[in-house]
Amino acid sequence: MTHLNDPVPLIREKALWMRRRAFRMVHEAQLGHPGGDFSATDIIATLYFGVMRFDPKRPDWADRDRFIMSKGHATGALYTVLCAAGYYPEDWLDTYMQPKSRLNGHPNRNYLPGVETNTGPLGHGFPVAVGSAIAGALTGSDHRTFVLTGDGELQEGSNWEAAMVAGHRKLKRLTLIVDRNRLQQGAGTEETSGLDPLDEKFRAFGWQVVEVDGHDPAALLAAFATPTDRPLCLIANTVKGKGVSFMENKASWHHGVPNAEQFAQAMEELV
Ligand SMILES: Cc1ncc(C[n+]2csc(CCOP(=O)(O)OP(=O)(O)O)c2C)c(N)n1
Ligand SMILES: [Mg+2]
Repeated sequence: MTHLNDPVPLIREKALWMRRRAFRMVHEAQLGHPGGDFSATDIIATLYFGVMRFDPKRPDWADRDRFIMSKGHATGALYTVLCAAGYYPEDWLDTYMQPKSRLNGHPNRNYLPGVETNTGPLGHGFPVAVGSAIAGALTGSDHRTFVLTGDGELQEGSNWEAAMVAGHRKLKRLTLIVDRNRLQQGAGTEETSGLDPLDEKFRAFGWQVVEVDGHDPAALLAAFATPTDRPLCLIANTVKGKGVSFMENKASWHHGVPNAEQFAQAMEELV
């Protein structure tokens, strides 16, 4: 896929469409995780419309860049970006969460083109991404692997095994993005099992670390282009529920769903 010289306007346009479409899906299904969808939207839109090399007609192309959605509950963000990127038609989104839909509450690679690996149980996508990066290094492919974790998700121990292996092997084509919205399910990360200083933890594991505004596509593009001889960790500072005033920074919107009035207000704000 080719990009315009300045992809930022396109990224913003796609991110806006993703938020509106995802919230409609959540409203119609009365299920979902819209808070975490909206903290991740700008990061994912930047990846697909400004960074990654892929071809939706060839989801198994060996040299594609890989994106692994480790925080698999944020399907509103993942399913809308894959649709916008051309992996399937928009009417598939209308089936979100319905019985026998390809669009389950958690992504399933057996049903949906573009999904690299099944996720949902937290702590599994990052280790798979490390495996993908090792495979790339062994086969001499120049593909990059990107993996997005939640910050609460980092409380799972499997992530730290993955971080240790990636640092040891100097997997320079692996990029981890931490969606640092400081909220998990029902509470703040720091009052639950604190992560700070997160940058120092990753540096100690042999990673290059960059902090970035996770809602600024230009800053994200620069961060993704950071030269490195080791795995790259972007700590993306984000706002859970970003873009809708009554959702921002509210733990209750982790898996809150809108009533008709809230949906209408969100559509007025997301313009
Ligand atoms: C192993 C596991 N434990 C619990 C859950 C239930 N769960 C889903 S999302 C979530 C909170 C995740 O918080 P975070 O990683 O910060 O995600 P975000 O804030 O980006 O939504 C929990 C506990 C799960 N999916 N997997
Ligand atoms: Mg979080």
